[in-house]
Amino acid sequence: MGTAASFLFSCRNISKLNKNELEELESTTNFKTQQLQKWYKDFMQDCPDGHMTKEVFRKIYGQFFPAGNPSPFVDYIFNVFDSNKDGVVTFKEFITAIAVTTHGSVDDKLKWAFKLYDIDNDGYVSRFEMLDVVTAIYQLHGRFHASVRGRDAPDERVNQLLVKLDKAECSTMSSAERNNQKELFMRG
Ligand SMILES: [Ca+2]
Ligand SMILES: [Ca+2]
Repeated sequence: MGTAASFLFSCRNISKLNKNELEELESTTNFKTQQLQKWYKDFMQDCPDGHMTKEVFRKIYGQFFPAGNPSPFVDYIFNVFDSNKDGVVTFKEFITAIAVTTHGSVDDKLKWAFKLYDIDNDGYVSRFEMLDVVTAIYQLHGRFHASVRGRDAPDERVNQLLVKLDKAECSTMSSAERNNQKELFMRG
């Protein structure tokens, strides 16, 4: 009886979050209990030891983008999910990132996107970093070829993004505000 009870208890531990974990994640992620338990169950199925590795990320992205090469993009996105930079993504890190990208505020989403582009984590996004991430997105979709030229080339896309950023700021801000905001964005 004791053995059966402890067996059930250990099974419950690996397939469900406990009360304290649930309460903490409900308040930090705004996911409901059922949603969290579902995410947790799926996470533990892919990563029974509770640690998601870069290899698992590659596998998942490879399933979604079978025609592309997910490796460069996975390197960048894994870096954002792995917030304490210890080389693995725990469920807490995973669900926190999912919460920000699905229903976070615009501000939180921008900060998250900034971390994706700030590859060397120095607090700035350089044009080269932007180009590297855009190229990785092309590779993910299987659309990157050295022969791609003109408006569809990654460096041209980055130029268009920078122009759009300038225009969006021009329409809503004074020159001083614009410069200030631009500096903030580039610093994160
Ligand atoms: Ca980590
Ligand atoms: Ca940087």
